[in-house]
Amino acid sequence: MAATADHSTTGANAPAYYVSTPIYYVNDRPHLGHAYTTVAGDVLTRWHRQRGEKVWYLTGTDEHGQKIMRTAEANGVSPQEWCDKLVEEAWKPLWEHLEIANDDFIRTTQQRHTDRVQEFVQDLYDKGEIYKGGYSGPYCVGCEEFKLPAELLDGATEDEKLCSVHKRPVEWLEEENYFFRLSAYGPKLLEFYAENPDFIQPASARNEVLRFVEQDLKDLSISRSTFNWGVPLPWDEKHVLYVWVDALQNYITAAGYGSDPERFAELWPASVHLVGKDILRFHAVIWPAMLMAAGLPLPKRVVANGWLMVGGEKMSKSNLTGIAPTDLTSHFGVDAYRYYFLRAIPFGTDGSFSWEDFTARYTSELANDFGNLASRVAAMVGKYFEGVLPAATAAGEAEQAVADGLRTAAEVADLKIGEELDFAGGIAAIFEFVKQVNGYLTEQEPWKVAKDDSEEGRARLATILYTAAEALRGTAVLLNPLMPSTSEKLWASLGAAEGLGALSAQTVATVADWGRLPAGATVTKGDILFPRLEEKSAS
Ligand code: ME8
Repeated sequence: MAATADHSTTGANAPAYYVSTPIYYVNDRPHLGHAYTTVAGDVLTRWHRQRGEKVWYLTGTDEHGQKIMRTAEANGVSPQEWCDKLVEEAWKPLWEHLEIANDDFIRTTQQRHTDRVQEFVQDLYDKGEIYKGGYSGPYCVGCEEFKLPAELLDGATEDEKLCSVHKRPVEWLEEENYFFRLSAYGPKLLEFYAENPDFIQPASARNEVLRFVEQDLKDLSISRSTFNWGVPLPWDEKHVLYVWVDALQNYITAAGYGSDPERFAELWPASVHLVGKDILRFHAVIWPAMLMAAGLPLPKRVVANGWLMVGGEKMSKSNLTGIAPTDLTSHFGVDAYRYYFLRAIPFGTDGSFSWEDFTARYTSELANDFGNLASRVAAMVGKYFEGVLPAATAAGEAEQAVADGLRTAAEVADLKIGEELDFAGGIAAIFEFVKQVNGYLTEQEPWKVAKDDSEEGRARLATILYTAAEALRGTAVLLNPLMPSTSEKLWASLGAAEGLGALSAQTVATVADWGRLPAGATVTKGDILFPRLEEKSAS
């Protein structure tokens, strides 16, 4: 099992396992793509909590900049009103609905953020890291980013150029503004990447960043004076800070930078910044350079996930291809939703959502392999032992193989989910184990053994059912970070709380200690974990 010592809950100032999502633009409602990153972070942090570590999970919203300002104008409200409405009506409720257990929710319009941001940039200005200059270039409001010629596509006319991400025309911006001396940080960044080979993941993302930084970095324009929806520069209030410079700092302002030194020491540097691959450069180049300039430690890892695609393009709000997560959860349920995207799309690669694929996996993996196993075992303990879990008095090689299978599943899942962020691989290992338990029951045929009334026959039947129930005890713990409600139902059905306490109190380290579920537990059939989809849509 992977080492957990440096995040243990003992010691007041022990470092926490701190994971962040990007803070999302509130120009529109969330879609499957945003939920993908946020669910991944939730599973990762729940996994670490289940290791007994001190954990901090941060998400939030990015509320400044032209994109938000224009959306608010188009809707006839102030930008702040627009943000308040979207945050309260769309973003926060979705995270609650998807059972996201974030520890904090930062909004970049909050005073706790804007005050610290001003202090941070003032400090860089005082250190000579920021200077005044002029800039002109093509700008994509969708990305809130100046574009390089290589990042543009030809538009409808000779003069029109399109952003390659949004496929919409870029605008020509010409301004006098302030610059951050990013160009000075190229060699230091390359040195840092070389010394910290795991800083950027996956390898394809790391290579992309290396290639980018190996070319000459340009200084970064960090202020705007043609609109005012942003954090004013403290030394020149005619300018607001470029939205990305303000946004990146959420990771430290929420963690207590400049306001709570003790908490900041515990939380910073972050363990993992989760980002979509489209915003990798901001996190792996600009953010580290800004932190270097401020003299702060750099995050430990930046992990980029791939895109959910629609018709071969990135699913996006701007392109109106966003599917609302609730369109799927209303049919498949929240836990199946959390399961499907992390199971079906290897983290780091692009993938498409398909209703057919979701349906197929729901039916075969969740309802048949897993749900049926749980209900069959509970039903047999009910039928043959009046719902009281018997002891395993006649265990042999077959039972040992199941116990070994649980140990392997726990070890592989701990490494893959907890360390490598290979969610698909970790979930596959757990479901391999579920298959193994199904195979064990098929081979042992408890329904036939039940016909043998001899003492030996009863002991054999008791052993088989105990083994299956104990396997489910382990499965409930391993699946708890991914499917919390389902795991709770299973925990209740096994009567596990009586002897073992709450599911939330179980740890990854003890999951494979075979025999934890005490004989005598009250096993009940409970709700079907994954009802048939036809019944569900008909109801
Ligand atoms: O970029 N597939 O916010 P944003 C997978 N505010 N993930 C997707 C996705 C898709 N089709 N679409 C979006 C911003 N995402 C900035 C971030 S951070 C300091 C500032 C996810 O609302 C993915 O994680 O455009 C991506 O990085 C994030 O949503 C961007 O959301």
